[in-house]
Order: sequence, then C-alpha cells, then structure tokens
Amino acid sequence: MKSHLRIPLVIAAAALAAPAAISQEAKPLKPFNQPPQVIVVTAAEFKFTPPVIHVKEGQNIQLQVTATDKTHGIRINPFPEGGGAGTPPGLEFLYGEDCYKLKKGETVKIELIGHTPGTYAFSCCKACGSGHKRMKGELIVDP
Ligand SMILES: [Cu+2]
Repeated sequence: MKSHLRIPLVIAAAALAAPAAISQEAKPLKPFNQPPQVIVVTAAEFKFTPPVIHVKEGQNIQLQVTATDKTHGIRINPFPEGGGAGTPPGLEFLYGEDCYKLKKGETVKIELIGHTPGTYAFSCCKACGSGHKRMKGELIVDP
C-alpha cells in the first residue's frame, strides 16, 4: 500500500513588511522655485523710490513698479557698472523688455534674478518732463 505522505511545503512567503525606508532627502530650494521676493518701487517726478535697491545674488525678485503722477518708464541695464567690453549680462529677466512703460496708476511687475554681484543702473526711459534725465536709480546685487 502506497501511502503518499504529501507534506505540502507551504512556504509562507512571509510578507516581509520591511518598513519603507523613509528617505528624507533634503531638497535644496532653488531660487527658481521660490516665490519671488517682492520689492515695491514708485516712480514720480522726478525720482524712483527707493532710489537704491539691494537684492541678493541668485534670489528671484519681483519689482512692482508704479508711476503715481504721470507716465514714466523704467529701463534696467543688465550689465554691471564698470564691466569692460565683453562682460556678460549679470541680470536675467524672466520676460525682458528694454523699456517698461509705466502708466500712471498701473503696477508693472518685473521679474529678475541677479546672477553677478554688482551695481546695475536703471533710469526713466519715457520722456516725462524737465527732470526726466535725473530719474535714475541703482539696483545692487549683493553677493
Ligand atoms: Cu522720464
């Protein structure tokens, strides 16, 4: 008599409930992904306020520029002062215009990143009256 002893080898494949390794990767925040730092600027006869703007190298900046008395403009030189010929631009504009028109009461948003520390001149670029040529300022990118 054959007795088949079947020993089922039930290999309980133990569900190796290995605790999912929680990887806490420190994700460095890129300036690109950060909300921009907002800097409010006003333009009025015949100056910009503030006339000197400090920003940090690599920081995403949003200038919110408003002319309060009449139409002005703002042009920001992307090249640092004192840079020789062939110096690359140190400012990057997210959507660049050479001269942003500032209609009275309308806020214009200018997004930029300063990649190279230095001083960048800005000025009014729409003829606005006798003090037009005096309407100047400086954007300084600090390291
Ligand atoms: Cu002007």
